[in-house]
Amino acid sequence: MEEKIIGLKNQFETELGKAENLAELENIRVAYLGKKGSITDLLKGMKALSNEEKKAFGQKVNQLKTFVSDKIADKTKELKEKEIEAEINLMPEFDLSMPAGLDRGSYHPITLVQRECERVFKSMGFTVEDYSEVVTDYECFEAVNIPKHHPARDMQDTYYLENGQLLKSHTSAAQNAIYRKYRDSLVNDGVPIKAIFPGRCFRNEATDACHENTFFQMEGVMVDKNISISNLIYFMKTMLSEVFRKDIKVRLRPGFFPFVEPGFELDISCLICGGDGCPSCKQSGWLELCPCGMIHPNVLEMGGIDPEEYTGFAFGLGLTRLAMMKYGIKDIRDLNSGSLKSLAQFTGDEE
Ligand code: FA5
Repeated sequence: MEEKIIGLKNQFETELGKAENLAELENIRVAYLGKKGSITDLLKGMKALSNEEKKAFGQKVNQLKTFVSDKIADKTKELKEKEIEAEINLMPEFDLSMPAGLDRGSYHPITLVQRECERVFKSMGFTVEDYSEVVTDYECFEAVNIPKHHPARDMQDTYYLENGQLLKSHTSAAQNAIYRKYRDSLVNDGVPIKAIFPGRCFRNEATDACHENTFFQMEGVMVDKNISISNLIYFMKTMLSEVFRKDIKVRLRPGFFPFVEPGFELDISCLICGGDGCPSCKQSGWLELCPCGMIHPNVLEMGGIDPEEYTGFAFGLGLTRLAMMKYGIKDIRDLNSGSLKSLAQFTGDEE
C-alpha cells in the first residue's frame, strides 16, 4: 500500500510538471482529488485493512491529499500569472507618456461670460436661478406690466406655440416667479431679494451683425426697503469692471420699458471699432448692452410685494452682446454658427 502512495505521488508530480494551462491543471485536480479520483480510490481500498493499518495508512493518504492540494494551489497561482502575462503581451504596446490625443473641445464664449457674471454676482450675494424657455403670456408680458394690446408688445416679435404658450422673448418673463419665490423671506425675515437669471431668448426678427433671433440675456433683480438708483449703478459698474478688467466707456440714458420707472438704457462704447462706428454697433459707436431701471410698482404688486414698503431695481443684460465685446467678435451670428473652428479659439480659465 505504501508503495502505491509513493507511486501516486511521483506520478502526480510528473503530471503536474507537464501542466501548461489552467484547464489541464483542473483535469489533474479531478483525476486525483475528485470523487472518482486516485486518492479517493486509495481511501476506498482501506476496507480490507486492520484497524491499526487503517490508522497509519489513513494518515499517509491524508498527507498525500494535503500535498496534492497545496501543489495544485501553487500551480494555479503560477499559471494564472502566466496567463495574465500572456494577455498583456498580446495587447498593442502603450506609451503612457504619450499625449492622449483627445479632442476636448472648448467652452462657448457665451458660457464663459455667463459663468464670469454668475461668479461676480454670487460674490455679491445674488442667487442664480434657472427658468423655462417656454412660458405663458402672463409671465412674459402681463406680469411685467405689458397688458394685452399694449404697444410695447410690438417691441418683441414673439414666437407663439400652437398651445398658446410662447418662447421666452426676454428673461423678464421670470421676474414674477422670482418675486413669489422669495417674497415670504423678504417680508417675514427681512432678507432682500437678490437674484440673477440667465437664459436663452427668442425673437422673430431680422438678423444682422448685432441681432440674432436666438440670444442670451441675464436678468437681475434686487428688492428691499430703500433700494435706489445708486444701488443699481453700483452693481452695474462692479459687474462691468469685473468682466472686462479694464476701463470701458459706458453711458446711461433714459429708456422706456413698461416694467421699470424710471428706465434706462446702459450702452457700452463699441470695443470692436473703439467707438468710431462699425457694422457691429450699427455705425453708432455704442452698443445697447444692459437696459435697467427701478421696478415698476405694478410689477412688484403682481409679485405679491407691497410697493409702498419695498422698492427694487431690475436689469436685462445682453449676454450675447457682452460676449461679442469681451472677445472682439464682430458678428453676433458667428456665435450660433456652430463653427468649431472659430469657437475653438475660446478657452476658459477653468479646467
Ligand atoms: C429687454 O428685453 C428687457 N426685458 C430688459 C430689461 C430688463 C429692461 C429689466 C429693464 C429692466 P431689450 O429688448 O432692449 O430689453 O433687450 C435687452 C438686451 O438684450 C439688449 O440691450 C441687447 O443687449 C440684448 N438683445 C436684445 N435683442 C437682441 C437680439 N435680437 N440679439 C442679440 N441681443 C439682443
